[in-house]
Amino acid sequence: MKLITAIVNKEDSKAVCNALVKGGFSVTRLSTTGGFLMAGNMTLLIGTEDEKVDTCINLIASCSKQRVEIVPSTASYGIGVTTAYPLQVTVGGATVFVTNVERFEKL
Ligand code: 2BA
Repeated sequence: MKLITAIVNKEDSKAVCNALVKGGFSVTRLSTTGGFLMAGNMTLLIGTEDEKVDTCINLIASCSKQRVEIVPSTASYGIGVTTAYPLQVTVGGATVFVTNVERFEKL
């Protein structure tokens, strides 16, 4: 068995969850925050059989779009002189980790 941890954009999370549930997967959604942009995203936990991992990842991929986010940044040009400028960052589709599950119990 595997545990799939998928970090998806908040705006895609509903579509991703719907597709996974429709596909017969059990999903837990956690509200999370990216450490770089400090913006909200959604982390999905999906426990599934080894042979279903690729199907799960394909479903996540089909509903996750890449986006360009604009974030404020600053540059320093000397003592006390700084300027703000917009920085473009490409985010997502989805960041996916697949880990082995040693033991799975429902009590
Ligand atoms: P954030 O940490 O807020 O990162 C948002 C986007 O900013 C990233 O998109 C990446 O394009 C950029 N970025 C992140 N760290 C950077 C850095 N040190 N320097 C320059 N640019 C940087 P994604 O790679 O698509 O990641 C989206 C979100 O997925 C991340 O949000 C984070 O919450 C999670 N994530 C990505 N890689 C991860 C990893 N190796 N471990 C844990 N979480 C990860």
